[in-house]
Amino acid sequence: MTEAATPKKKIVFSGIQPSGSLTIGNYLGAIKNWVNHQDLYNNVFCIVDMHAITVRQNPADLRRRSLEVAAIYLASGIDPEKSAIFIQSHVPAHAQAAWVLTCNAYMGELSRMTQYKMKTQNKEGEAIEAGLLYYPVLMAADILLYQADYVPVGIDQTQHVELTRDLAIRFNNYYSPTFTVPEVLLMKAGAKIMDLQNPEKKMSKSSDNPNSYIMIMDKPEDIRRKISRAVTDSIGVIKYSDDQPGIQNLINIMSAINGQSPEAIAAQYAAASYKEFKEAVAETIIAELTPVREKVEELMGSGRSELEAILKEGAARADYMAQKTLRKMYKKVGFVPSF
Ligand code: ATP
Ligand code: LTN
Repeated sequence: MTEAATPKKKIVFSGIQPSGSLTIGNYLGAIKNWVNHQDLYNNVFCIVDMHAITVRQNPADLRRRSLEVAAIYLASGIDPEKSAIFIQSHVPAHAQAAWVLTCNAYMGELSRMTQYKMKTQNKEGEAIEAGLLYYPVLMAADILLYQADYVPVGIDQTQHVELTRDLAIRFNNYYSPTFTVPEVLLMKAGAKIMDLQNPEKKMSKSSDNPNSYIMIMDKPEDIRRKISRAVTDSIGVIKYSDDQPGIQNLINIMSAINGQSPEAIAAQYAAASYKEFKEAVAETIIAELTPVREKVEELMGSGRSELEAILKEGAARADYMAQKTLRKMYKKVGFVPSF
């Protein structure tokens, strides 16, 4: 095929907040999925530090974690030759586009978002930061600026992508076609990893109980300890069933790592005790995460200048793409081009 006849690759955009140390939920629900599809698409992967400040952050921690998330992307197999990797606040178009979209978004649709409702519940009468409400508009700006076709995220983020579609369609209809209307790209087994202490809840890096999550940077002994303490049930038999959410979650973790179906894993361990099964799960996780952790340690230490160079180049590529869309947006809403 000649170059001209080669179909253009679709664009993928995704991001993770540096609001805590990344968990195996982020890794299996998001990053691993990105790596697996990297060759199929034109990729843009962002460290969304502007989203992270919707909740108060310690500045020194935020700086270190933003770099650590970038190192995790690279250590997990994101290839800077194939994917632009950058820090959101390095590309000013995100804040600029978010304002234009805010003026086209409705309070009602924003206040109906599940994540907003969860983060503000039990806060009646307290001061609620407006950033929590506008969070999905900034996310829409992230996605629409790159004319992304696909947004690979975990199931918890699908509602925000739906809102992004609504905003894109609204803008396209009111002005004229400006944005690609993006679609969610969901990964099945790893799509939702649950809290180890409360398997009814999503595993989250901002949980206050460290036993409830496995961090990508956890050492093998921490992984063994946390998995051995994971909440299960009193049924005592390993089955892949909604009646056993704790066991189901451990099966899902193993499945997302080794690619076996959950049913096949349940069958393989049908005669095992919970203790034996948990040991097997812990060793599977350790084998997967150890090389990633070691590479991150290197990039944060002696490889630091390499990391910074990759982020600089990523921001330049992202800025070029984003500016093109921002110029269109500004023109359509009637801003005078700068002199
Ligand atoms: P926080 O809990 O701090 O709000 P988070 O851990 O949910 O954040 P995000 O930065 O919001 O992490 O999410 C980054 C990506 O990781 C998203 O695509 C999200 O869907 C995915 N993700 C996060 N947690 C999980 C999980 N437990 N299972 C699967 N995917 C997850
Ligand atoms: N809200 C997302 C993080 C995020 C994102 C994005 C994901 C911000 N902007 C754009 C995909 C595309 C979350 O995972 N909490």
